[in-house]
Amino acid sequence: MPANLPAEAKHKWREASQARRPQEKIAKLQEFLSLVPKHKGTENLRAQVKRKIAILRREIAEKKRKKAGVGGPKFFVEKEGDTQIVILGPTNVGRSSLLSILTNAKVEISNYPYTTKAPTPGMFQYQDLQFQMVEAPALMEGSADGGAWGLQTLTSARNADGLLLMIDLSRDSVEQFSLISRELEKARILTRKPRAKVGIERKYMGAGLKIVMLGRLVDCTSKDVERLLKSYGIHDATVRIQGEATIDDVEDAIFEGTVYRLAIIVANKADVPNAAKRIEQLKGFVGEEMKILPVSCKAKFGLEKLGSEIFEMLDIIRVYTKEPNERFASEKPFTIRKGSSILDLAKRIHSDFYKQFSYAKVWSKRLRFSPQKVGGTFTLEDGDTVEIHMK
Ligand SMILES: Nc1nc2c(ncn2[C@@H]2O[C@H](COP(=O)(O)OP(=O)(O)OP(=O)(O)O)[C@@H](O)[C@H]2O)c(=O)[nH]1
Ligand SMILES: [Mg+2]
Repeated sequence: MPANLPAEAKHKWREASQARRPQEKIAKLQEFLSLVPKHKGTENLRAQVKRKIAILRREIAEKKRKKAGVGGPKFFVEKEGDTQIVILGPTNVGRSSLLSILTNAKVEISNYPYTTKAPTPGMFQYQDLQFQMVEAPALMEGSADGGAWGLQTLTSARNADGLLLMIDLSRDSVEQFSLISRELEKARILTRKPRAKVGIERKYMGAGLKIVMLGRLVDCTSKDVERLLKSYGIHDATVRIQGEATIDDVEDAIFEGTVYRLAIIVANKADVPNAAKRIEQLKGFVGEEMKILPVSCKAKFGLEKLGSEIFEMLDIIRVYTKEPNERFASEKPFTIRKGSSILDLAKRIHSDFYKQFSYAKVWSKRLRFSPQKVGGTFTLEDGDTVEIHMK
């Protein structure tokens, strides 16, 4: 259902997105909210804006606390390492236990519920990659409405690169997973591949609107998309349409409402009686859509697979770069989306680099001989070493 906002509301939205100071942004968002008609079609939007306001308020409070030198629970954890993975789940499933096994973070483990009260990070070394693991405070009924640590927990999930959805096999597995799914869905965090993806990248003034059609529009034309964007004051942007997108998906992208996060299920306490039965029940419920990894933090099994499972979930490869006049490749890999080409890598190294691209040399076990001279469209694989030559 479209939001169908009046022009003055759209105008206010534009002002809100241009506001720099958090206080001013909050004021504009509140004015915007008062101009949004209350009906089913605007329900999600209103919830999103309220969440935005709540987040801004927390950020202001956090800044004040920092200035005053008073500590307090962190709202979310700044990214470090190659990727950030948030451990999400109901209380007592063993999130702290997992964090303390994988990393050297100091956390309190206890059979009392709700022990962890703030997002807590630790670094997990997997081969030559660093996964920053963050234990989010427990998820519960109503987290998405901001109850208890709901806002902290779900903002952490929103900011992550991937999620470990953790449940406990000493209790009803389907019930716990349903709770996680429900709260994530309410917070507009999708864990299943969406039917469509719309990305809006703002450009400099005068660049104009460019629509890149990688999928198709099902209930509107490109002209409608342009009209909608312009009605929100977006005149300079590149819009990428993937999958089967509707005009609602485009509007949702304007409000940055829905995000898609990769996820796997970690089913902990596989050492308890009846664990096997509860894994089967969960498998029946989840189907093929998400990987389930049974582990036991207590008996220490299943955990050795976690690194490779996270790596696989992220759908990335590692590429090592080498300067033409150096003998050895970089020790630290670049992480890049699976299926990327040499040119994609060149763009990642430097936004203008690829323009002067001439050719590359690739070292790889899968090639019959190395190095091999290749062009920009050559598809990279995990472990490749690349030497780029410029014109
Ligand atoms: N049997 C069994 N118990 C476990 C396992 N892992 C953790 N526990 C126990 O489960 C309880 C909760 O563990 P925590 O790691 O504190 O759980 P949490 O998810 O961080 O809980 P909160 O932060 O309080 O929400 C503790 O008593 C742990 O000893 C496991 O693999 N098997
Ligand atoms: Mg904990």
